Amino acid sequence: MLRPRITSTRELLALDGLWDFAVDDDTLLTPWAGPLAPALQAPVPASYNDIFTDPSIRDHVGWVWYQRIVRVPRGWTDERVIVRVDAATHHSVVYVGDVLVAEHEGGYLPFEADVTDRVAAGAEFLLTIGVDNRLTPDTIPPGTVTARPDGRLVQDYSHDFYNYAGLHRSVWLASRPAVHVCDVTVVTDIDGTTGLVDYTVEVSGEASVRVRLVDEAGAVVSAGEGRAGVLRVADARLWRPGSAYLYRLVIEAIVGHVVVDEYPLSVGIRTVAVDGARFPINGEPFYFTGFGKHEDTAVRGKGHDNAYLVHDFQLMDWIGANSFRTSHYPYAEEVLDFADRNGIVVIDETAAVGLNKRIEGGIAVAGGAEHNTFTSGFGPSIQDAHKREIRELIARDKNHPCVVMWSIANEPDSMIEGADEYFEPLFALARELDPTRPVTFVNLIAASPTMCRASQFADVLCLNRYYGWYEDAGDLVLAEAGLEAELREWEHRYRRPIIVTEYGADTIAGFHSVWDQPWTEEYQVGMLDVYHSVFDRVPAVVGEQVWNFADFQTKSGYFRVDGNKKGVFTRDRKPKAAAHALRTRWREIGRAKPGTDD
Ligand code: BDP
Repeated sequence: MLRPRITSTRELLALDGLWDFAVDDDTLLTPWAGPLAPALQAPVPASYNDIFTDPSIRDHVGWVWYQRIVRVPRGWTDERVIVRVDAATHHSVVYVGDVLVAEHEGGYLPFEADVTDRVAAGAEFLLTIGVDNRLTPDTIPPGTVTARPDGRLVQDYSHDFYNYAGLHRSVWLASRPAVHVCDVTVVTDIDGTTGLVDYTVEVSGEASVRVRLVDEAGAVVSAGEGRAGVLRVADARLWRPGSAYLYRLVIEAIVGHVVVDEYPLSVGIRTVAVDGARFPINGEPFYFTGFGKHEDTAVRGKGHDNAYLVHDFQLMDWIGANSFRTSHYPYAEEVLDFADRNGIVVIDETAAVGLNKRIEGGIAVAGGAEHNTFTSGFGPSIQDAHKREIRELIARDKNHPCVVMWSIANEPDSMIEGADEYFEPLFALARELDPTRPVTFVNLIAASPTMCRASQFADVLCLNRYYGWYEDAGDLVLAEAGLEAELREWEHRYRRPIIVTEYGADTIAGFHSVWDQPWTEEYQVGMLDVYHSVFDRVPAVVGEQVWNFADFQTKSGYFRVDGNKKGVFTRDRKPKAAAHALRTRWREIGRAKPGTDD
């Protein structure tokens, strides 16, 4: 689905700001039938949970309602009018007046409704968006809702981040022409010094298509006609990690001699591949440094915030990180656009996290391994929901040069019976939708090289490891030996690239010790050091992504003290000692490794 943009044929109105807001307590029978009363106001974009002081709002399980009046611009008389929701977590319904115009499952991907027949240029309409935060055995991510003896509903889930909900990203009113560009797919390649841009355009209705590729100085470097073709760019400037170059593909839909629609797309010319145990970008071995991240800040929760976007990228640049994983769900499109522009490499992950009854936040759950097939722990339609996630993620992000690999799940129970039957079609689907990028999933420590049933399908082994933390806490000697033995076994059995996609230690900023004392800043530094010395000895390791970029909020419980503290930065982005240590290492790697074989 194309992101709405302002062009010579399209206009766009952000509907961000304060919306009327109500928690559905079963007394709101048809909230879309008229103004919400009594109205609280909630900011969009933001999670609603941490905005209000009332715990019954923070912990609410079920529907909430957002509402506002929208005026359609006067000039849109002949245009199609679209309501676009960038993310509503997790299940959403959209009403124009009292008419349902859209419904969507999945909290981190966009959806839209053509409301042309329900609204009029120059006139107002009442827009109501319902958002349901419930996770069930059939949703991605999964969860269960239970009732306490006093009737309160409680949401349970196994993933280790707070179930923030609401309108997390922008809501838009967009205009577009009746005959318009509906989709475009770009695949790039390199032939000597020539860049190849293979494009396929979908247009609604009868129209011819013209495209031109424009460089950063505004010069047209290649042009073509027709709905598909290959543009050749002589002496192409490549999109490289750390040194992005973006062309602009301008697509025009033409009826007669009139350009009825124009849509621009950023294009980075680059290749990715898996070659034995290497991960070349543009044919040069690439070594990932960086983080698993979260969309998480104080007060906003998972609400997208451009100030944090730019600041986080500044910190990644400062520390020498060249990559991150969108753990554990697709991030806002603004984030991927910014990564494109800044040459940051992204492993793009679906929201399939917590497909595992065995652990919760890295900690083994008593009796969790007792369900004996993969699917018995979840609902009958979870695989369909998972497929839909993969489809929508690839449809949204397929054209981003920063995205070098799809991760279809984080730490599922990949050793249990049925995991192979469950995952094989999902890998096949991702490859069918995008034959150009490697596909992976992220493996949990319990699913060892001999036990894992899903790694056989992955192009790259992405491993989350917590030796020295959940295993052998406080003993870095054992941690080093355990990690090295395991990585060597993966290397030996699979001969594929390995990225350690999580490793890290909870650390309270300001806790110190001269001994190997978990939770101190010194222990976090020491543990990362031990991992790094192992990575440097195992040739198949092509990347290290520390868990986590910053401290983040989780559900409360006795093993989390105001959230997960494995951040290298605090939740308000102050560096812990580990940030300085990583900065020394990664800047050194940045100098030694790009484009080299050592
Ligand atoms: C891993 C999960 C991650 C957790 C992390 C931890 O992938 O979401 O936050 O462990 O326990 O199991 O810190």
